[in-house]
Amino acid sequence: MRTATIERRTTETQITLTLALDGTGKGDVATGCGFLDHMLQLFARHGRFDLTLRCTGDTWVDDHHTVEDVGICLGRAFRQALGEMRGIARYGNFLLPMDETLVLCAVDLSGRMALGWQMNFPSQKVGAFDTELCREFWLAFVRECPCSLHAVQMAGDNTHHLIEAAFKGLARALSMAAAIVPGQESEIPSTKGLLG
Ligand SMILES: [Mn+2]
Repeated sequence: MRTATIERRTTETQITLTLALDGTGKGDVATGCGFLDHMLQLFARHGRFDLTLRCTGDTWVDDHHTVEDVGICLGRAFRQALGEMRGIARYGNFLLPMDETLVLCAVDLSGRMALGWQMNFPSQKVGAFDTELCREFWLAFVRECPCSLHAVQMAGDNTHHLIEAAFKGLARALSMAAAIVPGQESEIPSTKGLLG
């Protein structure tokens, strides 16, 4: 079973996260940040990951520490659950439409970190949520689970749609990249013989 449980405690956040890569899309998420909960519920659903997450964070400051630290824990869980990456597809991509919005998402589980975040949100806030934190989330993710991860805004003018499309598209792309390819279960998909 490709699963991982992460516990992380700092003076800013206390987080427990369990991830199953080969799940059914069950999200049980409570971070204290409603917008992040919404994004992670649909991330689990569209990636068909099982994700259980509890976070108590210093949201009286703002949501920055909570969002960044949940990104750290999710990336760490992905990296652990992937193990030696034997048999995985390695690459994944998805072009996700949501009403007027279109976001191109692509992932290479290469073992090297790069974030291509070409998203321009018209609003700085969605409800109480600071939209600049989305980039912080995915930056934290790729630092902990070294991969090339790109989100490119092709169209769209509603900020809630744009963020939601990125999370859904990245869930689909990550799911595709992490999937085991039938008949290639023992292979590491690199001419180097190693991902990392
Ligand atoms: Mn929504």
